[in-house]
Amino acid sequence: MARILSGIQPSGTLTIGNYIGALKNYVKLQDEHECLFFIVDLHAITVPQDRQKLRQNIREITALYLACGLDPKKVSIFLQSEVPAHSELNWVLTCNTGMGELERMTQFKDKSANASGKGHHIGAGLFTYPVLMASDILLYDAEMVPVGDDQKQHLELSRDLAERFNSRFGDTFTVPKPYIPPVGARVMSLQDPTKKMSKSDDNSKNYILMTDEPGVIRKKIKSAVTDMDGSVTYDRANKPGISNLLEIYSALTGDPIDALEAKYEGAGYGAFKADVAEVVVAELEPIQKKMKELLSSPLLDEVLDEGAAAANRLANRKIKKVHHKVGLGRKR
Ligand code: ATP
Ligand code: LTN
Repeated sequence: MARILSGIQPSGTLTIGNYIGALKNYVKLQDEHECLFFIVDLHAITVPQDRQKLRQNIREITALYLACGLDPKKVSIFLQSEVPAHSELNWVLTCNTGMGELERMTQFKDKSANASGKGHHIGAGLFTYPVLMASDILLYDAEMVPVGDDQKQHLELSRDLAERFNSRFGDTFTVPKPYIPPVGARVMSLQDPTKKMSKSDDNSKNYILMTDEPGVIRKKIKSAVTDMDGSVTYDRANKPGISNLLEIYSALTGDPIDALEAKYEGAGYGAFKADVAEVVVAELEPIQKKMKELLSSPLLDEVLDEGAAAANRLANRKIKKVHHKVGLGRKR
């Protein structure tokens, strides 16, 4: 039984990209492993957030975690800002991270270019974001971290920081491995299938939210950008739109992509898209129903309280050990 940990930013309502790339796998892993799943609100404020909206997103993601099938009796669900040791370890690791290592991070390059393109200021938190993520992971000695493809580079940095710390200060941290799903690790934007589907996208036609109504889902998939070729076949480079829809279909049903290609041979894009939409609607409708019930229930606070208590117990033990190794404080 390995220890698994992962988190999602409350920077908006989750998309089917977050669901397929991350959340769906959390649910699969909970039966076989010791799991900690959290909501990374400290990461969300690396770009400006409206405080009311942020609180609402935190509740919504907690409800979604439960509605998707995470069982609080098996896993700990908590809020990052309610475990102060994340910020404490963040500082120690920041002091052991090179500027060059952070300058290489593609997410920073993309997000800072996007912010400056809109005339927004770029906070230093956006730059040091991956160190906080490494702190989240190393604090709990997580062995496996289920994430989408876009987080590979951040996981690599977490591994480097763990190894560096262990060699400078003595064996302290487990070196984590990413767990990236074979299909659906990078769900693409519906209107521009060469870029990642993202919940902070300005154009709502680019993503499907977990809370989108069936009618909206059907419309968005119907108008997804495809190509002129007309055959439902997988080819990421030349047919990114159709390939993306095939991946969504396959990830949600478990049907292999080649079986889908055979099923839709000669069918045309209209019929295929209509079926993709029904697959998405069938997956999301029961989740949406449960989520609505949970949003008004006191269970959300109970789950987060219990999760924070369990996480704080583990994290406080670790941060004490780290401070001691580095020479902070007065204890010999
Ligand atoms: P933001 O747009 O605010 O940066 P995001 O939508 O990229 O957010 P995160 O909170 O950063 O989402 O990611 C949560 C998890 O979902 C991560 O494991 C990430 O890899 C995964 N994920 C995000 N988008 C996708 C996607 N399009 N396809 C597959 N996995 C994804
Ligand atoms: N950077 C991640 C979110 C995140 C995370 C983590 C994921 C923050 N801390 C720890 C796994 C483990 C992202 O998806 N953008």
